[in-house]
Amino acid sequence: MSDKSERLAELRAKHGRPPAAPHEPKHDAPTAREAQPRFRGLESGHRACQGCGEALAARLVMECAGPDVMVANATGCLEVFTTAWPQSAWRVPWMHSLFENAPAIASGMEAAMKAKGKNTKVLAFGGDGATYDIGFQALSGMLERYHNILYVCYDNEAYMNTGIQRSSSTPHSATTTTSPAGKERMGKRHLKKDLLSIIAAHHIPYAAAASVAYPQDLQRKVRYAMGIEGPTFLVIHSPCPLGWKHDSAATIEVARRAVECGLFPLVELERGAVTNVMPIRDARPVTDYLELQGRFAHLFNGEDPRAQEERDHLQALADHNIQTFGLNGEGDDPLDTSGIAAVGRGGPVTGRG
Ligand SMILES: Cc1ncc(C[n+]2csc(CCOP(=O)(O)OP(=O)(O)O)c2C)c(N)n1
Ligand code: SF4
Repeated sequence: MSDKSERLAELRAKHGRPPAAPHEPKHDAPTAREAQPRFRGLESGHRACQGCGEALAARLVMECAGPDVMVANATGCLEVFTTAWPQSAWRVPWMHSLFENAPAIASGMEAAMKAKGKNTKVLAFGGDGATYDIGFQALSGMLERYHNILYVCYDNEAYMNTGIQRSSSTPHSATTTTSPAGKERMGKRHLKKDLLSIIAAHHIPYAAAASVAYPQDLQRKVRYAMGIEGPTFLVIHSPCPLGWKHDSAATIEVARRAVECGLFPLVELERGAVTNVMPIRDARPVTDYLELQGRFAHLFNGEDPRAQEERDHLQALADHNIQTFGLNGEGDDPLDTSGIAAVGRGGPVTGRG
């Protein structure tokens, strides 16, 4: 018997196998779960909302980062939905930190691994609240001290776990419970913080932006970062159906449109310089992205003269990104936003669907 079939026999002996349904073929093929070829550092048995972009992003990261990793996880949705005591969806050593100190905890873990002579790679995870705002000081220290850690920010653009409060990553005009749209203002007044530029100013070997709509690109970036000895940083655009108020089946579409309109550019920086971007073939208007989400519904109120102004402003921000990073792509590039790295429900997207 091969190692694999021995392992399967062992698993079946341990966990048993549900009786076959009448329509199922009677053979001894592995179950879908047993046949799963990839390492699953984060299991499916967690409590995220349906269509949660953050859960998908964390699974994609763990699939290609593990198994010899350990994780420090700041307080937030990811921590809460994966670890309802006494259960855990994690299959790697995992430590919950405070909201503000995941990078400091990760630094300690990395130092401990070094002292033990182990190569285990340390990952640190946080939402945008933990990363852009509350844990930023610890993050800056971790990067500057040059710890061998991959920090991943799951960017859902608000403090979701505590009820959708605005963060410095919330986009301009989005409505949240602490930046409500109404007579006084059209949602959040301030701009989304350009965190990647601040991270890049630490001159770390690698910093990049990824999106759950482009899983191949996302996983390539994780693998690249995992191979680097030193601090690396990845921010992943992760739609939150609850906070963004979109259909839970539309998560990938929403994420894809954010990239296609230029509001969330997928860029890579090495030692502070932009070294790669995902080109956009036929940029969409930002309204294609905004209209899918209830957090921007006030921007489509035809009776409010401010609505058009705000939409124009967001379009100008997207145009600025396209120009600054040279995102406009032409022709049949398999690596651009319409290419093979994009998936839709049911398979790769080969054209505008
Ligand atoms: C110092 C501190 N302030 C506030 C809180 C309450 N708190 C816990 S999770 C959370 C929001 C987390 O937001 P984010 O980091 O964006 O992650 P998300 O839940 O959106 O994934 C807040 C405000 C806390 N635990 N500690
Ligand atoms: S509130 Fe948003 S980020 Fe949190 S579990 Fe639900 S969908 Fe995911």
